[in-house]
Amino acid sequence: MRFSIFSLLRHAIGGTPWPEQWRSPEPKAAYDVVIIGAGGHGLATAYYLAREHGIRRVAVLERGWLGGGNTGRNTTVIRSNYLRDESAAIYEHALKLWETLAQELNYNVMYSPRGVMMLAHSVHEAQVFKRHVHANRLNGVDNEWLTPSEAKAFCPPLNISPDLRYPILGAALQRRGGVARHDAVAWGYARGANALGVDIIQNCEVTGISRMPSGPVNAVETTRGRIAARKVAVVAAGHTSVVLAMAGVRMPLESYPLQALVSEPVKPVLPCVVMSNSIHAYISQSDKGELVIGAATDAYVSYSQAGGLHVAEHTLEAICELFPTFRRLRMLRNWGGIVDVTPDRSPIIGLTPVPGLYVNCGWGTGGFKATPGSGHVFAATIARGEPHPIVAPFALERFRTGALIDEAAAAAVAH
Ligand code: FAD
Ligand code: PYC
Repeated sequence: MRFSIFSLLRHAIGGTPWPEQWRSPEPKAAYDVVIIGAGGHGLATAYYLAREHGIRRVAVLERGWLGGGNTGRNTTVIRSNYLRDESAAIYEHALKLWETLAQELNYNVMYSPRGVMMLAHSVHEAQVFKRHVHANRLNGVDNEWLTPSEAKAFCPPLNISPDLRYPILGAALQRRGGVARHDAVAWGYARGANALGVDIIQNCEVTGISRMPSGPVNAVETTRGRIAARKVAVVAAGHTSVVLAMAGVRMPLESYPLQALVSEPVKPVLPCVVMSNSIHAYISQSDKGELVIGAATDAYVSYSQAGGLHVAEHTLEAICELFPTFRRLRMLRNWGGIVDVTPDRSPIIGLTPVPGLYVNCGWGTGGFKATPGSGHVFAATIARGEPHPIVAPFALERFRTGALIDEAAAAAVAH
């Protein structure tokens, strides 16, 4: 077929259909961005894409109900007292956003900076925590060292008897740390994103990721049909490897059950969050009055949303030793979530080897606190097509270059 400049113009103005060989083999993109996973991170990403980057043709696809994954199952500890500069930067970015999130979303996320206290039970642990305190301060992150009696003054029910099997030698306290209402975070971001034009599609499981012959993504296959997209962002904690395998990308992740449990509700008794790495337990009190207790991960990989009861039992023994007065409480319910864990226990955020495909995963046992910051910088990364400076160190590429972050010891308990 031969064309003159006039016939080209005629096609462009619209009178005549484009010749077959000029048509794009790809379907017309229905969405600029499709986000897989309506947890806090996926919803926050959608919100900031629309709010800060004007990208509103966004769909968030969720196989269950929004916030029904780890976001609605976690123990809501928020803190930014991480050792490494890279980690301090992203978690502190998140903590600053937490401080004004309720106003930003006009939704009460019940962020309560009541202080997070991490107990040291050995000389070595005390030295490690003091190192954290100094490193945090150098990064502009608040953290302070408390003696056992100062820890007790901050948290009166704490048992600081030297006769404990694991005596308390001191504690690191981040006063700006605290808790928030997990569901409210998902709902607040969902409502905010939806008001800006984002579609949130529940009961819509992604079963495939489709790519153009030249490589880039162009659609996802779902239980509700094919949905075309220019960019696809995977934020499917616990199942990231499964979803990315649909695009031929292999991820350095393992999935583990992590569980938590709550007691019957009681009047306010515990004023802060207390965590102990050594004895695998952490505890806070929800606004409903329940004591919220978290355990360690199970010792083996699994997709079961329930942890082993022996793990919970071990945790309860530890809690009762730290807080003897809680021994008489009854437990109300327990549940589990599936967390995905990287070899260096730091998240993976950014581009993938597939053009147009982005990933945000590997938060393991500690991603709730990162939700606002993660969504904020991930949205910028997707919008610009290049890593936001805060996420650059968390690229998938680090497993090839060996530039690992190694933040394992920052986990709440020895996860
Ligand atoms: P999720 O909320 O899990 O969202 C991912 C979504 O993807 C899910 O809703 C899932 O259904 C969906 N999905 C998966 N596959 C598909 C598919 N094929 N198609 C469509 N949708 C799909 N972190 C803290 O900072 N502090 C804590 O105190 C804390 N405690 C925790 C306690 C427990 C018991 C657990 C389980 C986790 C805890 N965490 C904590 C970790 C934290 O919950 C997670 O890191 C964080 O919530 C991850 O958020 P997300 O939005 O990435 O994932
Ligand atoms: O990372 O702070 C944390 C945490 C608490 C419970 C689970 N993870």
